[in-house]
Amino acid sequence: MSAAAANHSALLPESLREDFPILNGDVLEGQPLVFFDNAASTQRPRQVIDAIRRVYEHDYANVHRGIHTLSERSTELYEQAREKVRGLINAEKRHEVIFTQGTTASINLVARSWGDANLQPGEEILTTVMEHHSNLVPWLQAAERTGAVLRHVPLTEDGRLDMHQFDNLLNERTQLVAVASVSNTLGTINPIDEITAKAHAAGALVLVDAAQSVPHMPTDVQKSDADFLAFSGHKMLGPSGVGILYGKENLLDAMPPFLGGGSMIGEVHLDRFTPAELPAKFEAGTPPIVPAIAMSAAIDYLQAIGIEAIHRHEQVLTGLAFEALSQIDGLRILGPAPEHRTGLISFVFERIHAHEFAQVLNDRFGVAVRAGHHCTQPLHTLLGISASTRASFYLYNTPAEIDRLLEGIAAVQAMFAPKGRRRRKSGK
Ligand code: 7TS
Repeated sequence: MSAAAANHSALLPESLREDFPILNGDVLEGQPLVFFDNAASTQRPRQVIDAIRRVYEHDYANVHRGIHTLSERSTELYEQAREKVRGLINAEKRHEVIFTQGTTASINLVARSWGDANLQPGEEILTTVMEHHSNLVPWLQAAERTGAVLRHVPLTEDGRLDMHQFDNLLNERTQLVAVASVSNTLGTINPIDEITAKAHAAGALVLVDAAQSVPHMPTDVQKSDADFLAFSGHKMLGPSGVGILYGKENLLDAMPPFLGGGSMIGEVHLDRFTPAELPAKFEAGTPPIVPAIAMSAAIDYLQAIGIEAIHRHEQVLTGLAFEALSQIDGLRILGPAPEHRTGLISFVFERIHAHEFAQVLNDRFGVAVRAGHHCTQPLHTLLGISASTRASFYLYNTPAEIDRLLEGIAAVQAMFAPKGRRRRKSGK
């Protein structure tokens, strides 16, 4: 048995696709939908859609306010969702889990609250050249406000973090290392445990942008010793509008509130207020009640399958796609070998713009991929390109869908090949 065939035993059953109405619906007339844009946002199973309907039909009211039955019910479900998230990432305490709008909101919360209270002129924030704009722009803004300086860890030739340079850049001025656990463009899995150990030894905190890892591989904040961790519900089968900021209790306790308003207060007088205890201190206003409860249903769904099993499934798909794509002349894969990445592959084609590419894949083959800079413009600039095409996988994708992508790529190649060379490999 070949290695690829042996690996197939790690694939999840295709029957789980039946849980996802949109995959079996009529999005595209006459052809099945191949959804390979999961790094941007995933689809939802019926279990999550049902959970949303159930809350609105039976349990909905504002939380932490009324003493009436519905408010008690929705509050209980909302707090159960917090406990579910705590378990997912193995946080020590439930109140270390803050509900936000998403990864972007979570990182901005830390940059505003912790950043403004702690960063001094000349102190350093160490981030990397592969970050999503969500883990760059808030730090650029914090640097503008505080006079702190941003430094960036460069890449190795194959698109991994250059840990030798990380060691060189980390110094006694570094206050925070802000790093993605998985790059949304390269797919690279970064060595978070090593980064936290080294950062802590140098006296710096670590914020992990885990938007692309929590949905795809097991997360344990106590083991990794991350100080802050941010991720989004909509990238893990949950609704949009909800995300998580995990923070260590002592850090969150010491941070000033970010947004002010209802729920985040202890006492309010006309001339002063006191903040509430955690987690309410960071949840001003009406929180994302239904999205949080539905996110809990998404976590149930993922845990019933097993996050490790999902990771293995994606490893098989990525291996298959990587092997096939590497054999296509004129196609350049961004990022490292499959063993260093999760389930996504970005690539560029000489002569064909990513947008044209994605358009044909969608219109003629029903394959939804993302084209553009994927909110990693500095990384694209560094790689000498303005855009790339990205196929990103999740638990419901299949090897047959990868074949469909390859079929589409071959057709696009033939379509855009110079006259007289159609249907032949493009050559160098
Ligand atoms: N960080 C990473 C690594 C991401 O991939 C994303 C979203 C974010 C932060 C922001 O998450 P949000 O939920 O607050 O929007 N990434 C993508 C993407 O790759 N394509 O569309 C969104």
